Amino acid sequence: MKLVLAVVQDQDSGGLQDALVEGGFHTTKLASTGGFLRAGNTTFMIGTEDGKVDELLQLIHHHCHSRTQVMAPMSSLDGNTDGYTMHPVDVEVGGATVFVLDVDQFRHF
Ligand code: 2BA
Repeated sequence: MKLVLAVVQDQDSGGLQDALVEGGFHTTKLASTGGFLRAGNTTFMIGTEDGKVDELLQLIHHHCHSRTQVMAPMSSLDGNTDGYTMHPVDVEVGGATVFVLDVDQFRHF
């Protein structure tokens, strides 16, 4: 069995969730925050049989799109701007960041 963790953009999460349910995947959706942009994103936790991982990856790939987001400049109250970005920067985000982990045990009580 595998555990697939998929970090996706919030805009893609509804469509992906529908497709996962339709595809018979059991899933848990977590609200998460990207460390770099500090913006909300969605992490799906999906436990599945080894033989269904390729189908699952295709579903994720199909429903998650790459977008450009603007990273706002950071301000500093004390005027020290060392290491701070002073201009908006375009950052390309996604489609999806996916981890596939081996599951040692799965119990459902
Ligand atoms: P964030 O950490 O907010 O990153 C958003 C986007 O910013 C990334 O898109 C990437 O294009 C860029 N980025 C991230 N860290 C960077 C850095 N140190 N320098 C320059 N650019 C950087 P994605 O790669 O598509 O990642 C989207 C989201 O997926 C991330 O949001 C984070 O929540 C998650 N993620 C990506 N890689 C991860 C990893 N290795 N471990 C855990 N989560 C990860």
